[in-house]
Amino acid sequence: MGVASKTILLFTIAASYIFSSNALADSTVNVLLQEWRMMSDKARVPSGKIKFSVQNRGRETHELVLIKTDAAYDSIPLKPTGGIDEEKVGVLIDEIENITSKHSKAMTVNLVPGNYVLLCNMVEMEPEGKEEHYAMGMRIPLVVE
Ligand SMILES: [Cu+2]
Repeated sequence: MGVASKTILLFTIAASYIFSSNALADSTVNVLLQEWRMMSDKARVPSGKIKFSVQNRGRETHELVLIKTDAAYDSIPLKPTGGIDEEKVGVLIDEIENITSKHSKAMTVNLVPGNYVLLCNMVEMEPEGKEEHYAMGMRIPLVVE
């Protein structure tokens, strides 16, 4: 293969990679999880196909739950059994479960304008009591415009 065809081939591979990843989502929200917080690189995104790229930097397993709700992100009532009622507080859009320590997962969802909450709704029984990740601080708001 000549230098020119090699160059064209490499360009084709690069271009198809770029175009295919762009076709998947209109915007990407990067989310970091750890004990006991959640961080995101965007507080607002335009409506459309939004990719959530989630990285667990913590030691424990976490999850990402996406709910469309006008409720204040940090004062959703807790169920007696622990955690929040994902179906009751608003519309449960999607979730990524079982994001183990030091691992990343992603999901792409179509979002209309409105108020959303990202949270981890895991509840664990520890010797010292119930560990409710939401109540311990794993929640952030997201506005879709
Ligand atoms: Cu968690």
